[in-house]
Amino acid sequence: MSYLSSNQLKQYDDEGFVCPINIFSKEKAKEIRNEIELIENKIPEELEKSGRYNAHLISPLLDEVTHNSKVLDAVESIIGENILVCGTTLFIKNPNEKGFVSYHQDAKYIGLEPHNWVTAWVAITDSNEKNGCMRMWPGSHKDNLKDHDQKFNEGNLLTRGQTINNVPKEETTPLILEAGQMSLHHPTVVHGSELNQSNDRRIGFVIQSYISTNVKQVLGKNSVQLARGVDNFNFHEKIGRPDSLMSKNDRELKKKENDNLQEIFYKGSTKKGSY
Ligand SMILES: O=C(O)CCC(=O)C(=O)O
Repeated sequence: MSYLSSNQLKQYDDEGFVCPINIFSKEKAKEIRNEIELIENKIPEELEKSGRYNAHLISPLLDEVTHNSKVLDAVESIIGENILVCGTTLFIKNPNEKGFVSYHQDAKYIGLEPHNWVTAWVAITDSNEKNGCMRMWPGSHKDNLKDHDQKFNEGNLLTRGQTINNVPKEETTPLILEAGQMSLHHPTVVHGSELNQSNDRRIGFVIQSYISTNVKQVLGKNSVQLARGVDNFNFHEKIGRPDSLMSKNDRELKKKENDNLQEIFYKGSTKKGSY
C-alpha cells in the first residue's frame, strides 16, 4: 500500500508538490541544526558556496535523514521501490542577508533523464512566508521545460541565477512547514523563494534528488547511494555512507562529488556564479 494517501498523491499529480509530511520531531530537528552549526563553526568554509552540496556525506545526522524510512516510504509512493540518492543541498537563508531563489524548474540544468525522480525538502527550522519558504506555481509541472534567463544576480542561491520570467506570483502557493516536516516536488514544477525577513535562520536540507534506478545523468557524472530496493541498471558509481562526523576521507569524497556537480551545473556556461 502507498504511504502517501490518495489525496496526497492527487495533490502531487495535480499541483506538482505535496506537503506537509511529518518526518521527525522538533527536538530531532534541533539536534540536526546543532550538527550543521558545529560543522560551520569548526570549518567555516565546509558548507559555504559549493560546499553546501552533499553535506550528507560528512554528517551522520544528515545521512540519517537522507535514509530515513518515512522519507523513503513517501518517495517510494511516487517513483517506485528502487531508489537512489543522487545528491543533497543545504539551502540556508540567514536573517539580514540577500538570499533568495529565482523561479525555476529543477529539471532544466540537473541532467537527470527521464524525469522519474523527486526532490524532498526537509525543514530543519520552521519555514514560512516570513522567513522565505519555497513557493510553487501549482500545475506548472504539466508544461514543457520553459526558457530560463541566466541572471547570475547577487543573493540568488541558484548557480546561474536561472530565472523564468513572468511567473504569476499571486498564484503561487507557499509551502509552510514546521521543523521536522517535509515537502516533495516534481522535477518540472516552477518554484522559487523570497528573502528571509525574520530574526532567525531558515534551514532546508534538500535531497536533490531521489532518482529511480532507471534514471541517467546525461550532463556529466553523479555518484549515488542505493537507498532502497535493487539497482539492475547500474548507470551510476556507488558511494558509501559516513560513520563519523567530518572524517578526512569523507570530506575528500564530498569535494570530489561537488567538483563533478559544478561541471554539470555550469555545462555550456561561459560564466560562473557564486555557487
Ligand atoms: O530552499 C529554497 O528556497 C529553494 C529550494 C529549491 O529550489 C529546491 O529545493 O529545488
